[in-house]
Amino acid sequence: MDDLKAKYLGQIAEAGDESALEAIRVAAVGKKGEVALKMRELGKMTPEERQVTGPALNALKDEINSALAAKKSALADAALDERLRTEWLDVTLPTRSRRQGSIHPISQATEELTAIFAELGFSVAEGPRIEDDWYNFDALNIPGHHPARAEMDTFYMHRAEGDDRPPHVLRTHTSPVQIRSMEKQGAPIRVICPGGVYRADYDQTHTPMFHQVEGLAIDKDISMANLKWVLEEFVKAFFEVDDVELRFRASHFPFTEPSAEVDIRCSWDNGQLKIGEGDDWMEILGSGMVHPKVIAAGGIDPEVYQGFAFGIGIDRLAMLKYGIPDLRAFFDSDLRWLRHYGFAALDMPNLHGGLSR
Ligand code: 2U9
Repeated sequence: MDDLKAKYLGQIAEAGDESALEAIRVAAVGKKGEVALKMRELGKMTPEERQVTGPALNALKDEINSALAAKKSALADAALDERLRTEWLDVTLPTRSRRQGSIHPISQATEELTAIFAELGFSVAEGPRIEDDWYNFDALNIPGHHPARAEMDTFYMHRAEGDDRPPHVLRTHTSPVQIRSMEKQGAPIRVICPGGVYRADYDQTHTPMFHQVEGLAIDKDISMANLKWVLEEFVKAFFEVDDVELRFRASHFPFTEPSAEVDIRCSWDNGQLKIGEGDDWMEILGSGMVHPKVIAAGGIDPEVYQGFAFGIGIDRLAMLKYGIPDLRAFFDSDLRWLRHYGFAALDMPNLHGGLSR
């Protein structure tokens, strides 16, 4: 037994890789290995001999198995050390000049408008895309019977059989994020909520998923004048023009009162859009003073606080700014299109460095 032990522990110490180790295991403690053969001899021994030899053989088997396990782990450590020594990468090397990917124009527009609103004191809030119908509708002064619910082409999610609560919805606007922000933060508050929204509509100017940015400012002395200034500053910065003229047209939304749709002065010259000059007007967003019921739904006292809100379609903003003619191309994942309209990954927009240059 001492010879067996010396032989196999020696071989294990010498083994250079896992397959050598496995061959030793089979020869020593495998089903037909030397230790097993010795075990078979137990039958021929006297009970006294068996009492001594049996436990000794088991101890030998345990010792060889432990040595195998220890060597296996030492070999794995050595292999890892070798890989770490030979497989390395200089992460400080410059990136390859041939661009592999690009920033999608919707992401670029979102980054740009976030930088602009950040400068104006707005923080960014995000929320779930699968919403409770209370956050998506009721809190925004759109009760169950309101026609706006039907008009929004809502995607409803099924509840489990027997669950009678109202179904979840895919959010039809980012407004629920503002309700959640009011609940969490209280007043005063200044947030923008950019993100994807869903409506069951598909044609040349509508896709079932699109992107909005909505803004909310609530304080004790906020008026339409503040709204107008913020929107003017935004439009000038986003379209990178010195001056703009906005036109507020009375409108109606359940969540704002009064409400206004906002047009911007522009002209079309040979299919080329010019922002800020000309005889045309183009609608770019909706806005208004937040309805007192909506402020109350956010847990804020509408007797003390008031504020403005606005909503803008990011996809259309991106089309206008970068001259993209077809909305549906945004969602085709066509690499050639992305290479043409996409932006370099390292050009983070900020107001001082220029937005999209
Ligand atoms: C709260 C209170 C008020 C957000 C608003 C609009 C007007 C609007 C459209 C613009 C283009 C949607 O993407 S679009 O089709 N939005 O006209 N949105 S006021 O009002 C809010 C939001 C949240 C708590």
